[in-house]
Amino acid sequence: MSVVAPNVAGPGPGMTEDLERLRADFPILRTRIRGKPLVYFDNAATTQKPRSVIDMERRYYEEWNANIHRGVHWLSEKATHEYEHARDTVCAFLNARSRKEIIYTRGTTEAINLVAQSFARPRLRPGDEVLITAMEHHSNIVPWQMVCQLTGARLRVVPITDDGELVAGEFERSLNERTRIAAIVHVSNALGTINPVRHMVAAAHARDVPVLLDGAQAVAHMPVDVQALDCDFYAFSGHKIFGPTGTGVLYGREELLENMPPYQGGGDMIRTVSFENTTYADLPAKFEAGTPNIAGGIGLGAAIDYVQTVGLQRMAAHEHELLRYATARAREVPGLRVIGQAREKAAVLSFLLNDIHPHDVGTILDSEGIAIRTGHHCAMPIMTRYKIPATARASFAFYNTREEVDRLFVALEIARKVFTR
Ligand code: 7TS
Repeated sequence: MSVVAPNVAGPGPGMTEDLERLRADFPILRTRIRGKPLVYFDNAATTQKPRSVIDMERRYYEEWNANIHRGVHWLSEKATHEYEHARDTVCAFLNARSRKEIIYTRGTTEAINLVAQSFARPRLRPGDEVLITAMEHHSNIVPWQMVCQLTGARLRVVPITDDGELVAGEFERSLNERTRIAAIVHVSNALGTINPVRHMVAAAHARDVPVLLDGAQAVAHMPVDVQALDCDFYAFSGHKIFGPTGTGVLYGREELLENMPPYQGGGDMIRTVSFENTTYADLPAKFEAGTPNIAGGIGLGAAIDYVQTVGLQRMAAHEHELLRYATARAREVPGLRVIGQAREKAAVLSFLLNDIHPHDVGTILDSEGIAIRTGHHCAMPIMTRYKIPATARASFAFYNTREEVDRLFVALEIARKVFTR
């Protein structure tokens, strides 16, 4: 596959010296908002895209556009080759055993719904339990509630502490003979908490409980190895790892996927169709009905190539330093309360400033060219847990700088003055 080489110096220990060059890979980072240079701190909602990803999508439409898995003509074969090559890239990235274990989806949400409907639903009986945590995104709550409603099973929720960590030992204590699956967020989008998922998978497996990990906020911030984690399912979204929207991946253990019925029916997922009897295609096609986001899938491959060229360890180290710096600065701001102070945290600073509504904080920051997210972050039960309506959230990516963090705190000082008269 022809890859447009990202403008980077390759993996190495530090990031700071390369930062300007890396930032130049992201055209949008040159944007001015209301006359001020953009500070993009909404990376947990979606990340920006490097030129190599944008170019790859453009190339598909300009040079290779055709439907995949069906044409004998050159374009279709080329598009199929690029799309399937991207699957190999994802497979290696997650260290899956086989490309059959990599199912393309529209994102994390669809991946979780697939497991809920196709794996859990046929197995759930009245009184069975689905175990989640109190820090899940709605997309790792609602699909389970839906299958619980259909089957008479119930949702069991592991509580969290004031710091935003799972209450010690509660996950293990909640596992019992009725637990059919545990679905756990790897990194919380609203709190930044990194959960001890390896340990949790081991505890669940000791009771024969399969585990799905929601990796939406993890894959762009730390190396993920599904074999080392030993999880049964792992879900992530392409757009949160510098790839296109409408793309995502479900990793599933092959023997589990083999025994699951298809999630959707249609073209591409069948072997033979007759009105009397239809047989299904092998993995991964069995779970990929219809024409997919072909450009997006190829673009996701380019995004992962990009991430690997920069180096996830380097990215993580840089983001950790930004978070440490921002957290230290936050402590100096009178009336600022950080929501989520877990010992293991990634890239997210959720906070409240005095009694100013987070939306007002967000509006002032926007007038300074700073993009953060305000609201419940699709994690309303977390807001209920802390008895707050919303938070302001700055979420970092490797291309953010210390100077940008400084600008955030200058703008927060403006907000404080405007609203405390
Ligand atoms: N799980 C987690 C932990 C998330 O943070 C998100 C999106 C999802 C699942 C759903 O991902 P999707 O790509 O299928 O939508 N989180 C956020 C956020 O924090 N702000 O906007 C979207």
